Amino acid sequence: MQCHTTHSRRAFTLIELLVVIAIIAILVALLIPAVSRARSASKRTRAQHEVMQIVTAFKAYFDEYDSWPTGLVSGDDADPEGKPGLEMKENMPKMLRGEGDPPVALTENPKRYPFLDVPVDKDGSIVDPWGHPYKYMMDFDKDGILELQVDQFSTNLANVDVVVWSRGRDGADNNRATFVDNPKNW
Ligand SMILES: [Ca+2]
Ligand SMILES: [Ca+2]
Repeated sequence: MQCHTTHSRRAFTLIELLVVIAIIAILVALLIPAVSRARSASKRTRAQHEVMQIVTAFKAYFDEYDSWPTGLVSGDDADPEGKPGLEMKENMPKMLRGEGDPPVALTENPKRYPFLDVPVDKDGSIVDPWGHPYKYMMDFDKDGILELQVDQFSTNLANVDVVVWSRGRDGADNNRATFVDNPKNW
């Protein structure tokens, strides 16, 4: 009799254990997408925040020096209104952070003001949470218009003096479809 009771109690415990395991498995399955969504949302928030910090830095620079910085870019990238935008790399991040050996800082930011406090990666670029440099463009000729041209589409942005964007989760901004998800300041 005693033996029978012990046996059924053991069997019941095993079923309970299986139920608990099943519940945990269901909870984990439900939680993983939620965690992934939260992580993705937090990356977007960070990117949007950094985009605005970079815009603020450019505007503060303009207020201080009464011109837009070039980042001393050269060659094909020399046009600061460069239609598909320029990347936040090489001299521009250093200059905005008030760093860099001469001539970088001395030429464009002689007062060495730290306009920007966003960290740079090991290559000296300022990258978004997905690992791609932020992009920017400014109204260098001061005509109040920025022409954003990305492959087949072109957009004229009026009354905007500086634009900054991240390529977003897909890491792309080469057409209208891949531009939609981009955190940006306009
Ligand atoms: Ca312009
Ligand atoms: Ca994109």
